[in-house]
Amino acid sequence: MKIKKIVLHKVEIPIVTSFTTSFGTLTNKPTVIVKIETYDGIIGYGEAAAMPFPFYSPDTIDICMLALRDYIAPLVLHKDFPDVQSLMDSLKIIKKHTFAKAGLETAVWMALSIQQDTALKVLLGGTQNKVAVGARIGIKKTIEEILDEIAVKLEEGFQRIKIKIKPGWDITVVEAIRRKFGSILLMVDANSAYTLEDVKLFKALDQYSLTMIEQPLADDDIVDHSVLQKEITTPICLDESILSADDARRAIYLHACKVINIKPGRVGGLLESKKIHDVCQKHAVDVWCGGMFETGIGRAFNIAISSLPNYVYPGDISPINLFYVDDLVKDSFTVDHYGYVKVPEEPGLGFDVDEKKIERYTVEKVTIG
Ligand code: OSB
Ligand code: MG
Repeated sequence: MKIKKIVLHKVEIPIVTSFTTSFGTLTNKPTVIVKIETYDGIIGYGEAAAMPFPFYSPDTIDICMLALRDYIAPLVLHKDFPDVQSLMDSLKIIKKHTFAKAGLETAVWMALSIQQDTALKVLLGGTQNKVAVGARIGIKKTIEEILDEIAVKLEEGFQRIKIKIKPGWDITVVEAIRRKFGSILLMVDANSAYTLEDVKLFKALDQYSLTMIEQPLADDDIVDHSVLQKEITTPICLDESILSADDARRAIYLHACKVINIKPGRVGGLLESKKIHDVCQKHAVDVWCGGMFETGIGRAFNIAISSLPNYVYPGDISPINLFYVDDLVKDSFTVDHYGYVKVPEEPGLGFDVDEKKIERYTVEKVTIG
């Protein structure tokens, strides 16, 4: 694979509703679409779906644009790489910047899939034909509001409910959900809003049989997570803390979690996702696919990687037309009434990229090479 040209699109599609987590409210969600052209004329699209602000991770959309333009593109353009591993090895000198790296890496996977005329699922070692999908629900103004939204999501077939929590919006909400909906698959995501001082609260949450608690403590603190996991029975799932397979290995070694949420963007791409999947599988730690409100382009990679055998919990891969007013692929996927999405069997994304839409929503464009 030899890349001739890289085009970066900072894209802004208006969103349907805002989304509130413990770190703030998202009122617009730009993304970066990376288009590559290889010397043999193949086009690949990837996505760097960071947040617009550094409240989830240090990466932001503008930082991704800069990292891709000034550091990542110059290291890969016009060089021949025999495989994705060697291409990613050439980027090792750049510390972290995982979202930006994933933007390029996913574009390379798409091009490779077309070049080899083989579905992404097959290239990645996927075994499942369909993957389970969960619904994620932000923090609301009232408990009634969240109960109403959950009722709709369950009716639509979503296989589990994930709610966002923060101090003051946690145990009473969980209590109300359990009372109304009984033993549904229910989990909570704190996005690092708590500390070890809150052990009592987490012990109290144990009685609600949550499927897991996602990222209760600081993003850079697997030690405290390991202390907390010893105190509670609810499985801890790490999101923000895990940026690589090495991070996963260390977290497992310290018993800091029982589940890992793998987001291809957060960990630098699909190859690293696969490595995390493999480490977890070896140690009987279950994984599932998280999301960053990717457009249909990024979601296609998330679906492909979710077909690997150790992705056992429903993923945050709900159709993105529930979030954006428009999409960058034509005829994106749907979730069936049982809460499954089909894994594409065709080479490439499995969905047609709508280049006109990319141009229409582009607010900044950079061509390199
Ligand atoms: O913590 O999982 C998270 C979105 C932005 C930042 C962090 C998170 C999320 C989500 C989105 O939960 C899930 C999705 O893409 O549907
Ligand atoms: Mg999370």
